[in-house]
Amino acid sequence: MKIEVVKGDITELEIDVIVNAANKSLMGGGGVDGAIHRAAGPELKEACRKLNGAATGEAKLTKGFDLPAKYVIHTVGPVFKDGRQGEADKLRACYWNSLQLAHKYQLESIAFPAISTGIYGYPMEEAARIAVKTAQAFKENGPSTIKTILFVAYDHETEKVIRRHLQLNKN
Ligand code: AR6
Repeated sequence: MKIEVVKGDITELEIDVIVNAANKSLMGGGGVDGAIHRAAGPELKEACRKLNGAATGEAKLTKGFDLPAKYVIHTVGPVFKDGRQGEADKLRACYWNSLQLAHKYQLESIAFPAISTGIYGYPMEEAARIAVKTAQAFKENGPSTIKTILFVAYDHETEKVIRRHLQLNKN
């Protein structure tokens, strides 16, 4: 299993599944959520309506519709308050549950945005540490259909932070 970082727009990736940093309603919003809904077209909203929302840390799957990605996994990141409200466990759950769901659907490639680090205010450094650690724990957890885990950084600074954590944790 490869774990890599790329800089770019997650809505443009030709990949089995992209992960959406959604809110509990799963009905769209700003940031990467808004970009994914715009690129996927109105059918995505219809599919999301049937999911009846999600709890923080949960992950639910839809088709990708007009996106180049085949599927979208919608997960709800924690809103960062002070780090003492279980934010880390919830962020870990987003990555872990998304990876489990991709495996359940026998998908081979998955791309994540930096969940919670935009509108939800999670400090990038700590969010990158959790993202990388969770992906590596999943890799070590046993065989999976997943061959590639991609972290998609929207800007150069995010890319640098994730790359550093990937190198720190190399075994
Ligand atoms: N491709 C990749 N990454 C992106 C893109 C893109 N096209 N657009 C933004 N990012 P955010 P959150 C990065 O705010 O913090 C929505 O309203 C962005 O730079 O999208 O989890 C939802 O409905 C940042 O690093 O998500 C929720 O209400 C990262 O994606 C709320 O925002 C996440 O930023 C969720 O907030």
